[in-house]
Amino acid sequence: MSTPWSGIVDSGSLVEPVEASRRLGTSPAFELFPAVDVLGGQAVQLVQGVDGSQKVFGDPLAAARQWQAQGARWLHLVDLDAAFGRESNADVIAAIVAGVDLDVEVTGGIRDDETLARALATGCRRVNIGTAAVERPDWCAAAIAAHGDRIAIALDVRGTRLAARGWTSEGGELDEALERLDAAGAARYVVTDVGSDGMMRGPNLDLLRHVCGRTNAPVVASGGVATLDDLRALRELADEGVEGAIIGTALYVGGFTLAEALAVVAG
Ligand code: AMZ
Repeated sequence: MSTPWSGIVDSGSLVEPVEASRRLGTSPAFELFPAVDVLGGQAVQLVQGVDGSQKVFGDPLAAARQWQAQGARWLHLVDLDAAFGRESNADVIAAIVAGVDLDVEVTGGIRDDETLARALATGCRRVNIGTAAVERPDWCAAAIAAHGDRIAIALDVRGTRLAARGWTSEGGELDEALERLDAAGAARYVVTDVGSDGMMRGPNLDLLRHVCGRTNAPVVASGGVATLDDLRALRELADEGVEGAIIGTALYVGGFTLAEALAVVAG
């Protein structure tokens, strides 16, 4: 079957290690995180996170393997049903982590000890916590203390405020949460501009600069990437603290291939 994301190309690693880049005085490495968002067992992409807006792209394990074949090092793997507070795709998520040879970032619905333990037990490299970071700050701080950089914080931003529970409820002011999470020792933030997500209109660079200006922790950018120029613009923010970018819809609708994207951020 031919899919928009089926172009197989050079799978060599194109991203140099941070240490090497420091030694050589070149720009820091910039990671790309192809996204696999799972809803009802299928790979989907939503528009601004709205339930029901999805385009469906079939078997999520096949999608993940395509990104691996195109040279990915990382996978951003979202359980959207769990994020919406419904029955989760836990088995599908575990099978994907087991079925690829990638560093996987698992997210969606990780809100208590049980869901955290289950996500970590998949063997993923790290998990992202969103809703619980705003609704259960003490639990989140304990998770950070226990698991260090296996925990990243998902900051899903609408205007100056955070969105929670599948972006259907309010999570308070971004700046206040950042201050609290920094104090708790959060290792990194994955910053999604909800209004840009799935829109293919470019990332919210001002938001990323704002967050980078308020924390020393690295930031992964999410939402809005549509073109290779968008990736060039994000890479320009590496010195300010943006260490990588999540790419979703653009990869699925054939805006560019992951291999092209990797070449752009490596150059
Ligand atoms: O698209 C959405 N409506 C959506 C989405 N992509 N809602 C949540 N999420 C993602 C966040 C984060 O990665 O970007 O789910 C994770 C947060 O889940 P939780 O259950 O911790 O809030």
